[in-house]
Amino acid sequence: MRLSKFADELPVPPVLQPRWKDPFHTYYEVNMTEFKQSLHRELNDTTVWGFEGSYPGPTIEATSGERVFIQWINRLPDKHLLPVDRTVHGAHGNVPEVRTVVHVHGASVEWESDGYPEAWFTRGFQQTGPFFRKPIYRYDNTDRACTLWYHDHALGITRLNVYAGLAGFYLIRDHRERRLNLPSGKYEIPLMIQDKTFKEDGSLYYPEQPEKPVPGLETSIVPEFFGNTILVNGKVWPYLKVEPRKYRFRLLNASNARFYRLKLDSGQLFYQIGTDGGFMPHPIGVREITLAPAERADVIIDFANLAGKKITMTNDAPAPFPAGDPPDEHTGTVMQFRVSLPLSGVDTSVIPAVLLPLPKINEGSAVKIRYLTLNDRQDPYGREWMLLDNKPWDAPVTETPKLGSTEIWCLINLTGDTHPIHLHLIDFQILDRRDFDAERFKKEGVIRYTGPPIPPEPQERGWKDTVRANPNQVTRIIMRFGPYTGLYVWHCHILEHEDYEMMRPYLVIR
Ligand SMILES: [Cu+2]
Repeated sequence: MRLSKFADELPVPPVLQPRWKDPFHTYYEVNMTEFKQSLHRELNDTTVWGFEGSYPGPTIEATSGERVFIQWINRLPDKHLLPVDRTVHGAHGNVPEVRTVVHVHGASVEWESDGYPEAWFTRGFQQTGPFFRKPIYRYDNTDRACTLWYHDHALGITRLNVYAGLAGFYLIRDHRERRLNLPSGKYEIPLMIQDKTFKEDGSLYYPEQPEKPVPGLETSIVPEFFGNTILVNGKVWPYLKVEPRKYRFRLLNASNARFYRLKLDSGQLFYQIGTDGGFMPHPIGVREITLAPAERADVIIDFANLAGKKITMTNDAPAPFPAGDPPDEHTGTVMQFRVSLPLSGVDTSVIPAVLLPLPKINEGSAVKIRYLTLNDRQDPYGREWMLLDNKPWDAPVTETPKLGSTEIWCLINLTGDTHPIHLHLIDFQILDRRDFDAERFKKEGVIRYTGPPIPPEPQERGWKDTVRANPNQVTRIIMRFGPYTGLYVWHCHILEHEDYEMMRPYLVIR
């Protein structure tokens, strides 16, 4: 089934209104439900899961320093929309099939509100996971202005819950951002990019078996899932009518496994102003932007002098990344901008020359350097089994940074894929990447570098919470742990890897 491109207008998720708000706190209730939604005009309505009846979920906007409380409420059916693999960690026979727990990706929060994968809960909090602590989460929003997103994080079924639709934007704003005079209001639009595959009847397709089916297993995890259709904000290949002026877009890759290398077919530049964790020191003009799952880029596109033009945003990232197949004409197309609206007023917004200073974390301040491998093994069924530091999820906690201390983590990738590695709680800076002899490391356990350190790409020179760890490279990141102690996780953000079982707990101690 081939759907027409640019048939539907881009939806913009609504901004969520609080249940109440006073000078000291803001309270939201957010229901997760199953419903039908039109994802393309030629497709029957699709059964999806969403927040407050919306996929993507409504955008939550907080001000830096605002104390926000959210009750995430599971009102989903008992039966999952998609095939659950009971052999995957956390999804074994005795646990309820549908479990949810919501994590605000990139936020700095107390551990009890962070959405720990085993803090899941079922409909009406009837059953809860062993690490469930409270039904109402607290977010202090101590971060600077940035583009965050919320999504499900339940152990062993995150890939299915997010694919079903459980994701939305969470934006933090601050006074410095307001002073920058960026495009705002209807000229500031979040873009959540995902890939999906549909069945003929319009329902969501998710594979039950990998390429080589596993005898004796009805449903089996796939190494990675790649859809054949690209959606933005829950619409297949949408178009957006714009005025000939500047717009600000929050780009987010919310796909399970697909990377994007985005370009505009007009050849024009994206002016990138922010990374995962907020503004960069200066805007940079770039022709392409690479986003691994969970990475964000805050960009300005200037459509001035382009009245009447149609501009397509394209993707040429191989899947799997970086050594897989290039996208076809379908997965190589993301959305279209139509410069068809009249200018409604003089565009007084700017691309500021200076944004926000980036205090560099000094390498010399690190009290600990951890060497952590990314491994590719086989499970007893012969399936791909991805691990961090050769340890499964259930192994005892080994990463225990001290509150307030600075550490360098060296991610030693021994696999053939790039893995987007995400740490909860903190933002880090990328120090460098360096080629090394992976085969020799596997035999002797020593790092022999085969090239000089490569500085992070210009588009990565800011606060990050997700880093691409490339094959045959050691990627070094530096961060200071705080302001909370407690139990968090670090993991690969390819959701099939995260579920099986490229995720580890880590504990910030006093
Ligand atoms: Cu991975």
